[in-house]
Amino acid sequence: MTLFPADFLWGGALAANQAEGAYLADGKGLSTSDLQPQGIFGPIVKRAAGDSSLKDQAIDFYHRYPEDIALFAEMGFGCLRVSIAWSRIFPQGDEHAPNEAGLAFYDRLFGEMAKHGIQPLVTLSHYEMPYALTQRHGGWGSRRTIAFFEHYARTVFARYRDQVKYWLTFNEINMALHAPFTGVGLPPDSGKQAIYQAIHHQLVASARAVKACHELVPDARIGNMLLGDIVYPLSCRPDDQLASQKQNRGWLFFGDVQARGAYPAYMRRFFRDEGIALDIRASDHEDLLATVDFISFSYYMSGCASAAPALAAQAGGVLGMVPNPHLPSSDWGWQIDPQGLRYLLNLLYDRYQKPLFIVENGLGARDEVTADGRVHDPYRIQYLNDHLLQVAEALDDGVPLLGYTSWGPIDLVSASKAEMSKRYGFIHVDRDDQGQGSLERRRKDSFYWYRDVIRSRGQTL
Ligand code: BGP
Repeated sequence: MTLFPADFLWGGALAANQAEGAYLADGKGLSTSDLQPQGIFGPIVKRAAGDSSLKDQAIDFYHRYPEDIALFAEMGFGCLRVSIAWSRIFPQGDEHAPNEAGLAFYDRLFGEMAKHGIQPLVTLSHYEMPYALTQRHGGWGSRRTIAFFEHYARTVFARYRDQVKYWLTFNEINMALHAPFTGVGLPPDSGKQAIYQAIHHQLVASARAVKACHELVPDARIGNMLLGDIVYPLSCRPDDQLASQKQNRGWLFFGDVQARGAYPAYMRRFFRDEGIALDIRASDHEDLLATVDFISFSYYMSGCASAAPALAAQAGGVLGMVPNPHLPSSDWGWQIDPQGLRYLLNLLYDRYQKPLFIVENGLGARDEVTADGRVHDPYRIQYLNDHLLQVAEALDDGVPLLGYTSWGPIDLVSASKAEMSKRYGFIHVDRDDQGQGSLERRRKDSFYWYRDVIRSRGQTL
């Protein structure tokens, strides 16, 4: 068994809008996430008196973070991925002066992590932006949003320069293709022309953040974050191979721009075939040259592509993939493929030759508190164990990997459906889909399993 590197960053990953709650506390403005109480594919609901969302309180991480961080420390975390809610810092998004109370919250949060020797890995924008930016400026559809984002990024780099050495720009930047309001603040029925133009603005903003980070915090490293969406050809027919290549390029293109500093050649044909003409300025080409220091990604499942119309018509799920007949699925229909993680790690390193960071991986499952007051979750242990064994294989393949942060080390509100019952945690939170429960934290069996994996540097896998 490969011994994981001594400096490997073991930990877990959260997002502000799924964990913090306190959605209007201390001057925070509404974020786009607050307008989607049914999740990232759900309708946009104008908040009126009486409307509520599970995310409003989420798991109350905003107030309970000291207890949660102590539990993470007990498992031996060296790293915790969190996001900053942009609308806590700039409630409307376009102000010049930041909201001091919002900044102070993250001072306290990073201070608490430091007490336990836990490195923060901070996402600048995880599935949210200030809602007012979408109303006043058209979200990422507007070029002006680049400057608002850069101002926000510079503000937090300067503020937390001593506490935070690992940064990520946009969570799952390729998700904009599936969830435009969440990704780029555009209405779900926006056409491809508008969506790709907004994505272009976001890619430029990501590069500007990279440049700003290098200027302001030279000893920090900043990465991108891709939804690792591996698509195999459904058969060995050459046209299925081409179909999967095309579908993979649909998301790898984001990484190509962020890691190589320019649009890849194949996008010219894609844009032409789709009738898309982007407004790309000369200064954008200059900006894009600021490439990320490392590649981070999420990985939950794989799927297939087929060129045969009848089979292609079976494509579905959140990512539009044809089901793989050789793989089992989670209760939410996500196909479980540990070897796909090894494949993806190798693919990304072959392509980019930059260090990688797995910043999300995990199993969403229904858990039960049994009569003994415990949560027995062997299915979660199995999933994570199988995936980490493949990570070890990839290390052996020579892939440089900075760390692994499992998704939702403590139960939180799911992104796709905004429910509590899809749980990922090593720590159970007493809250249900109706928002009932004491919010009490409870260690699951997987808590002790992960602690032992970290302690043994993977030897107990
Ligand atoms: C990723 C997101 C996370 C997260 C996770 C699991 O796409 O970055 O925010 O929630 O998926 O998805 P879900 O919560 O829908 O199960």
